[in-house]
Amino acid sequence: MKKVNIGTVGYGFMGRTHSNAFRQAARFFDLPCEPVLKTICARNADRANAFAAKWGYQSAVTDWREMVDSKDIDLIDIASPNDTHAGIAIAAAKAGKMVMCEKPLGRNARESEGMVAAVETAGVPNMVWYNYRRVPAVTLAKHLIDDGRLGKIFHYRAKFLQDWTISSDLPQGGEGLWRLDVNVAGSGVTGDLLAHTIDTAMWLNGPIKEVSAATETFIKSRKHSLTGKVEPVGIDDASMFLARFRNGSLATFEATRYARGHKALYTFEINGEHASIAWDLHDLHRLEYFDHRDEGQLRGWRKLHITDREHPYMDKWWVPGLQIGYEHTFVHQAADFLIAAAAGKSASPTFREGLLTDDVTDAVLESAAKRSWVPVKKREEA
Ligand code: SOE
Repeated sequence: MKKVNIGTVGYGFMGRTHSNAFRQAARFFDLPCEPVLKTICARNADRANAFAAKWGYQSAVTDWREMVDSKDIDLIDIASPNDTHAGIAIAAAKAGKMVMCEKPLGRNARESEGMVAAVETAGVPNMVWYNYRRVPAVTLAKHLIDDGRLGKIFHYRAKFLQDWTISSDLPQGGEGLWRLDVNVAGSGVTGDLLAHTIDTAMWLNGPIKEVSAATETFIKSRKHSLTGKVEPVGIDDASMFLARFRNGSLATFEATRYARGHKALYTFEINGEHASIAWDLHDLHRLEYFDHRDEGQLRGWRKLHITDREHPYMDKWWVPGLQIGYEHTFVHQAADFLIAAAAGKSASPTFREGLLTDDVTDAVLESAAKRSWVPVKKREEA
């Protein structure tokens, strides 16, 4: 079987989810190729070596250029902070490598445009790790909508709430906290959390036409971990927007890291003319479904337990009734990518689709700054 030699950049939270995904994809899916954890790249040599030993990488390097230049690497997987995505992805594509990139694709759409151009010019398979599409319940929602069960969609409602940045003592910048540093992250919850909700929403309900947003930075200055100085905070701590989809439906989106008690409350609800769907990441294996065509006396919200063999991806796991979790969404994505890549194709969301999400987050930030509705850039669709 053909081997796909993987070079992963970054050994943080996402480096672990991706490494685990490549390992498990080979065990639970019938892949047309063998993923090989070849090299891990990270700045600290000792920790990179320790990570390599723990996860089974054959070698560790401290400069990603070594992997890009190496004939032994087929696929570069980017799991490092947002400010590194564009440079690595563009160099990797130019070197003819397949590229997978953690979300968001770039820090803004302009940066992502260069990444899209690079992978499309090189003709290399690519994908952005918007993992929540591959929660089986979310994939099932996509199938139900595409089958027309909801009919015309009227409303889309999404939120992603966390509470880990409320303390004013939390510094910005550096390992684990780069999401608070606007120069590294690009934006705050808009690019980090809303980006997930936007990717899922456009996948389920089509392109977004225009947005009207409000953002807030609750803590205006924080000590910077790298400089030791108190510096202005440039990220948005909370971001909310109204949207109109091109299919005529109306939407509300909300994300914050200041919702005390919520750790990762990602939910969406979709209301169509015949049926509604609701999903909650805290109960990720359930899909709630209401269909007004059900017999009157039994009509009501059904709580479907998405663990049966008929459900998306579930025939790859245990026996019906036993649920899977967060890490499996990455396993599904790795498997889908490796299957597509073996046929010379990209998997969805491609870099071009990731760019469309960045177009919306850019429009959200522009709308909040201007305090007015802003149209989302219209481009050729993926
Ligand atoms: C932020 O706290 C974060 O880790 C995001 O960066 C991830 O994309 C999200 O899935 C969970 O929350």
